Amino acid sequence: MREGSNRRPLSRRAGAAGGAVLSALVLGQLALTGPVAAVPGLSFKTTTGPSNSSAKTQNTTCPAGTRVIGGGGAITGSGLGQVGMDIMVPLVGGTAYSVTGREDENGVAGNWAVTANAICATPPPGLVTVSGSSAPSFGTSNWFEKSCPVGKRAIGVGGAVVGASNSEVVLEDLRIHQNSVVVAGAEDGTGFAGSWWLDATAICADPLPGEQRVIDDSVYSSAATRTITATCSAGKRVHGVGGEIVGGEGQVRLTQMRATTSTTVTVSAAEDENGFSGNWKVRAYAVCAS
Ligand SMILES: [Ca+2]
Ligand SMILES: [Ca+2]
Ligand SMILES: [Ca+2]
Repeated sequence: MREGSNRRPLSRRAGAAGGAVLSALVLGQLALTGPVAAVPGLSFKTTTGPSNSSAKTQNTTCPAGTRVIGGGGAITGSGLGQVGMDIMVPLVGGTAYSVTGREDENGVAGNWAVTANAICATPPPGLVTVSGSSAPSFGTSNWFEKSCPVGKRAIGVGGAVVGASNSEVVLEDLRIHQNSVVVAGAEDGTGFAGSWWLDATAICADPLPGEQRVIDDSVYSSAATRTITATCSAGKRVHGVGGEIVGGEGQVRLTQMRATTSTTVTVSAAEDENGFSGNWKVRAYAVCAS
């Protein structure tokens, strides 16, 4: 274990408090009386960029008249666990979701591609996007929470590592809580000499019709790869996506965090090039609504 890996006590505490009993746990289901309108114009857009060995950004744009309410992405090809999705953000203006993939400090021999996923909808009532940044980090890990305006729910999340030019600081967590998002990052197994910080973006809206949050965890152990899928209840569809690596200590990278169908969110991760001896797991967050 690296020195300083205990520098995220709040994050760990949140993980312990929330994690022990999280198995297909359904949170925040609203008691609804009478019929409610579904979120109109919901669509799922996916684009995949070129396969090569260069750092690259892939943007997926929503149809005209709709806005990004959530998003995610995936890395495919060679070097899984060595390519970080360290910038996953809705673009300014709210019409596209952007994912940047970057290789670890000694690179990847093969080719890989970035997929960006956007969840789009006619702007739901109260839609607003808020962003903030952590202070520069002087430790090996850091996190930042951005809250929605009072009364609104967090439905989408973006996060970015700023200050590292390759994936030497790993974007580990893009959590969606009811009223806030939490973005966390950690330096890789060999550390990072420079100063870095985190940007966090919350896409917020008034409570969605039939809103439900489903959180599901993978097995907790040391394995080369892990994946977990959270599924919305019958009749509901995915409106927001979040994910996190629990216990990765900067030596596990997300390889997938996205809506894999209109009713499922899948989060996958892989250990880095020389593996990781500690136990870890992935957690998927699905914000579901009618
Ligand atoms: Ca490498
Ligand atoms: Ca390093
Ligand atoms: Ca390692």
